[in-house]
Formats: sequence, structure tokens, C-alpha cells
Amino acid sequence: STNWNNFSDEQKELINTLVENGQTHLFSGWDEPGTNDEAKKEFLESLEKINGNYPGGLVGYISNARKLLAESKAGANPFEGLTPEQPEKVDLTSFTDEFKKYEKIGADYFDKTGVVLVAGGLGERLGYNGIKIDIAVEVLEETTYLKHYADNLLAMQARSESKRPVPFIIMVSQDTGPKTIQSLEENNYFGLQKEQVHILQQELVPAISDNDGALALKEKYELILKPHGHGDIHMLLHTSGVAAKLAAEGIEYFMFIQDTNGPSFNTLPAAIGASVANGYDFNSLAIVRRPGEAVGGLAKLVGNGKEFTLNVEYNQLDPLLRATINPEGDVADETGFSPFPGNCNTLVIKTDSYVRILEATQGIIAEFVNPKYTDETKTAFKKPTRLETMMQDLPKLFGESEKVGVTIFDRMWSFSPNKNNVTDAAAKYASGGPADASATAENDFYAAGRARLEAAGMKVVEGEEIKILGVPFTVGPKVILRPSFAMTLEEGASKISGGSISDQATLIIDGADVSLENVELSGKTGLVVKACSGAKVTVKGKFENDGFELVELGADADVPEYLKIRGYRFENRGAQTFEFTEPGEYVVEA
Ligand code: UGB
Repeated sequence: STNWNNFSDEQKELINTLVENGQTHLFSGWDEPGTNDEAKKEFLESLEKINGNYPGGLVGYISNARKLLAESKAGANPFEGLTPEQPEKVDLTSFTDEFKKYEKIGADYFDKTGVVLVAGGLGERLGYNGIKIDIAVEVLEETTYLKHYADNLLAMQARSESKRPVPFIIMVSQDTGPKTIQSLEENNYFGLQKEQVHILQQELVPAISDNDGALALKEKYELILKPHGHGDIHMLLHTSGVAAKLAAEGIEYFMFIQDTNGPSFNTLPAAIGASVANGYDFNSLAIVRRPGEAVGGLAKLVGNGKEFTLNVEYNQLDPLLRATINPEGDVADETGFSPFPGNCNTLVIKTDSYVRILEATQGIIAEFVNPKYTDETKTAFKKPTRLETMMQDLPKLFGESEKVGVTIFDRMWSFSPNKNNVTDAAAKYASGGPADASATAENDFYAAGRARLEAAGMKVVEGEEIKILGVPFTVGPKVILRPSFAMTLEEGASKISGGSISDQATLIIDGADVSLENVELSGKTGLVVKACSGAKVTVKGKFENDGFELVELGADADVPEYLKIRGYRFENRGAQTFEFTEPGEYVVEA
């Protein structure tokens, strides 16, 4: 029931193909010619676009969906015949000589590393109406995740001999793209060069309403579209040519990071070092995992004449363990933790193997489907589902020769995502899991600063842990050592000698040539030192002031969302700030 003259031959062919592939319902309810012709045209244009975005087109998508849905209905075990064992691990959970050795190796790769940020997700669990990388990782100075990441890239390139700009690849989706670009432009790319930033946009895929792969309609002339998962990054790095181009330009490793994992750069030097020293093509950063925690488990899967190391996603780990090594499933071993390292989804991938794999596979990662069925007959879904992919599944494309390793770090140092709103976070914490909220992310940000001071020999008195709206937060000391000051433990130690910091004090240092000599901060004292490049600043002596005060806001406070999702803010009650904007030699004394 339409005026076919309105459509191109390609559009007519697409309609025929879709009808042949079980999608008659997309067109059967169309109005008479002359009614809603414009909407029909737009609908077809959107179908053409979606068809072009997906490798293999809509027919490929429908056939992949049918196959995966049939497997899901049959309850097929994707790990049939495989038994999980411990993967090859490098333990960097404490600051040993080995840790420092790896940092040293990795620091030589600052100008041979690119950073890939997957930021296409909206963070609905967090209750924040904006892009997650615009949220502040700390509210003493309100540094956003995006600025924090850019600061680290600037620090990496400042430390390399070549001073080559560190490539920064950001994957966005149509949900996050415009705001990401706006944020970069409004802030002059945070000091980065526009050319070093590569924005890649992932496309949404159609939702599916039944086991036959029927595409779901939102209304008569509109499909329901959903995100396809972070695994799209591999296809985009291939189709855009960015991976191959950067590899040819001498980039040897990519570090993949998530949108709101502040500690990622704490681990970068040692993780790259571990990849280099152990010849890893793919290195998964991991933490000691709590049983049942919503992070995947990293395991070596052995069987069917093969063995390979892979993330087993958290919803699949329990059934796999029950079917193989432990009838009780995803439970603690004698250490009190899950025997399998938890996936931080921070990945270090060697570019030459990566480009080779991308060329052979087009970067198309194994898809999966996770429909919620209405009952055990598994014939109907509660709501339309879609095919998804995960970036950590890349090793599924590897052959015999690629080496996969796991590098385990202390949790505070490596993994503190900001994913949950305060209410959910408090509930998660109450039931024994990590809160993974704004407050805990900020807390770990300061804890990493404390750890750097301690590793440099300063005396650090850790404060008490309070609960803010049911989420734990350590009152102090609050320490921010900007990447401009130190990227490795060794660098921190070379700039700090002696000194002490009390449990409620605050210390913020920004600048490459700042050094601390027996600095003592007592009580609630706050000290902020910022030095531009070329300003050599020596800080010494005992400081005393009223510093920063933590003010709890309560659940119903009328404050901006970035404060609401944490439940507190800081007020400056007399912290001292010393800022040097001209090169020269300076001494800051109490
Ligand atoms: N993301 C995209 O860029 N595009 C998308 O389509 C979807 C997401 P989630 P998830 O580290 O805690 C992962 O939703 O998928 C970005 C691992 O699979 O926060 O539940 C998004 O912007 C899991 O093994 O995470 O779980 C964000 O930056 C575990 O380690 C990132 O992808 C878990 O992360 C992650 O998206 C974890």
C-alpha cells in the first residue's frame, strides 16, 4: 500500500530482502499512499543507514540473531568441554621491586602508547543526566574524568624524549557523541592538540522481539535501536584505519580504558611494562575478585585440545564453575575471594598483533544475546533484546601464537568505577560488595595519592572511615598528586623527602618541578601548590590552617547532580594555595 515511485531501486530491494527474511511486519501496517509518505521515506532511509552500518547488513544481523537466540533457547553452554584454570598472572598488588622494574620499562613507552577510551555508554545506573566523562572524579578542584585523562596524556608526552603527542581515541555513540565533542571544544581539548584526538562513533543496532529475529518497532515507522556494546571499538579502529595508521607511525601499545575508572593511569606504566617484559599481545588488568561481584572472571579455559585465556562474564561464571570445578559455583576459596582474577576491563594490546587480527577478522567480535524470557519455554521475551559485543572478547579471535596475560593490581590503585547511584551503592555496600559510586571513586583517588606519598617515605596517618548516605568514605588525608608531578613511584620518591601528613589534612601538588622537603601538615591543614612548567618550587616546613571541611548534604539536598550522586562537598576554610605562573626558582615555607 504505497506509491512505489517514491522509492529508489535500492530501497525497494531492501524491502524485498527484509520481507524474504521474515520482516513483513515492518511494512504490513503501512498507511494508504498519500498518508504519512514522508514518515515512510524516513523509515526506509533509517533502514538503509542501519543496513550499511552493520557488517553483513541487516540480513547478516537477523541471521546472527536467529542463530544466537536458538543457542540461547537450547541452553547451549558457550564453554562446552572447557574447564577453567588459573591464567598466566603477574602479581603487582604491592609496590615491590618488580613493580618498580615494570614501571621503569613502561615509562620508556610513553611515546609508543595510544589510549583508547570507550565512552559510548550512558550510565543509566548512575542517575546522571549527561556524559559520564563530564562528571568530576574529585570535588576539591572538580576535575572531570575527561580532564583527568587528558592531564595524564600531557604528562606522558612531557616525559618522553620525542615529546610526541599521545594518540587519544574516544569511542562515542549517538547518545554521547555531541556532548563529548562539546566538552572537548569548550575546554580547548584540555591542552591536547585536536589532531591527536580521534573520535569514533559506534552505531546502534535494532532490537529483536522474538526467536525468529523479528526487528522490533517502536511505532509504525520506527525501529527500536539499542547499543551494541563496547566491543564495537575493535571494528571501528579497523574500519576507520586508525589502528593501522598509528601502528605504522610507531605506536606499539594501546591501553583501553573505561569512561569512569579514575585509577586507570596509576597502572599504565607498570601494565605496559608487564606487557613488554612478558611478550603479551593482550594484557587484562585485574583485581582480586569478590565472589558474585559484577566483574568478569579471567580464566584459562582448557579442553577440546585447546587452551586460551579469556574473560568469563559475571553472568556466565557461576554456571561454568558449577558445571566444572565447583558445584557451589561462584564462591570464595580459602583466601576468602574468588579464585579467578576480576576483570577491570582495562586492556593493554600490542598494536602489531592487533592490526594483524583486525585485518584478518575486520574486528568483528563474537556477539552474544541475553534475552529475558517470560517463562521457561523460552518462547517470548519480557522486552525486545539485541545482539551485543564486549571489547574484552578480542582473544576469541586469537590463534595459537598470541599470548594473553593477566596483571593484578591492588583494587584502590587500579579499579574504582563510578557506576551506581547513592541508593544502589549503599545497598551493594550493605550486602558486602563494592559500592562503585562517586564517593568511593573519589575516596580511591585520594587513597592512591596517599599510597604515592607513603611509597616516597612520607608518614601518612590514615583517617577514620565514615558513611555518607550509607557509602563509605575515608576522611583523609586527601591527597592529589597530579600526573604532571609524578607518573611513577620512582618519580614521586625523587621529589619527596621525609615529612608527614595527618589524618584530616589535604595536599594537592601540580607541577613537574615541585619538591617537598620534610613537609608537615597537621590537623585539617590544606596545602595546594601549583607550578607552571619551568617553575622550580621547593616546599618545606610545618603548615597549619583550617583546610577543607567535608560538608554532608543529605539525600534531598537541592544541589547539582554531580554533588547529589555523592552526598557531600568540600568548603575551603583557610587552605593555603601557592601558585606559580612564571618560570623561576621559588621556596614555599610555612
Ligand atoms: N560502553 C560503550 O562505549 N558502548 C556501549 O555500547 C556500552 C558500553 P558498562 P559492563 O569494569 O565493572 C564491563 O556498562 O558492560 C562503554 C565488563 O564487561 O559500565 O556492565 C561504557 O561507556 C565487565 O567484565 O560495563 O561491564 C563504559 O566506559 C566488568 O569488568 C564501558 O563501556 C565491568 O565492565 C563499560 O560499560 C566493570
